Amino acid sequence: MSSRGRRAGRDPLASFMEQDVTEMRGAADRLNRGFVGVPTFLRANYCADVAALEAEFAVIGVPFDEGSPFAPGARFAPRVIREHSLRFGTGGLYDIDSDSVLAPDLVTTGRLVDCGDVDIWPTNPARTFHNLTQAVRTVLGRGGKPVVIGGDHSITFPILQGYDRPVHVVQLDAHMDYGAVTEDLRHTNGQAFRQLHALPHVESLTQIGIRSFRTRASDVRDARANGSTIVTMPKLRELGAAGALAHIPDGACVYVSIDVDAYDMTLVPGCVSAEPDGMRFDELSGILDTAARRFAVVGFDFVEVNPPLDVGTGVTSYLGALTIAKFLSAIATKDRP
Ligand SMILES: [Mn+2]
Repeated sequence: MSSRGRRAGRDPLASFMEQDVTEMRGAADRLNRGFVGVPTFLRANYCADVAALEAEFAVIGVPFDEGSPFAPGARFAPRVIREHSLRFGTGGLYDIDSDSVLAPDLVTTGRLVDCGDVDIWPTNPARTFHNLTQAVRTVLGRGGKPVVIGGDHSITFPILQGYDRPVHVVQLDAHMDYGAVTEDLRHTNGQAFRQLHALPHVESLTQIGIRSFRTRASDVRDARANGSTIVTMPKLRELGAAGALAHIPDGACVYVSIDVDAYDMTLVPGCVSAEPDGMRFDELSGILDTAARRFAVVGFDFVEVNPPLDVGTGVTSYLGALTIAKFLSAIATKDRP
């Protein structure tokens, strides 16, 4: 990416003509209010060719909800979450408590780029998942960290298939998504974690925030028998974020999967599977901050926002954009304080 045309005092037209065509922020004197522009995540530069990726963090949208047996709509989340992300500036998140800006260089120096969406082949989830796995593999091959915006929670299995290094998986979710493959059903959002847990490079699975009374006892038994660490909401409140992650070694490679329904029902009107007694913002943030500080986070996803179900202000998408931006900032700060 180029910073040509950003120098003060240049003729605006000349500056515009010299701009890199992938530059999403435009001339330095633009206001770029949240409702203006073509939305990439946080207005990061668009990377049209993942194979040529040169950034640390690569946003990949997965507008896919064919894994939702109940209400569809999560396919619209990557675009709407990107729109809400524009409400944060490009200079990093300011944290009033520490009076500091989190990862101020994330967007402006090109550490983060937006690679757009995985191509979706409607009614052919195998083909879509293949595209997703390939995109993740390509990002990792370029030394980048995938930041995946779903879509429903079925996508985490094909994401993990794109990794070949050993990873510990941390799932924040009201539900275990540990359903058995039965009656030829395998691609729903309620099955991905049983499947990814069986991948040879997945070293451990930690499921935090589990509380739904729709949980099946057989899934709990199977997950525990397979070595999963299940941290229910009462357990999380007892242990805190540090305790919930204490069994994962310092510095371990960790992949984090965040289902928006880990948050309390009151926070997520635009989520089809919302449950009571979930996490507050500071509780979920605390887990992500702890993970970013203690581990080498090698990628993460944020899933299950359903914009057609959301209230008019789009608060669930806004919460999604904030969660992603804040976790990204924490990882980026750890990588380069
Ligand atoms: Mn889930």
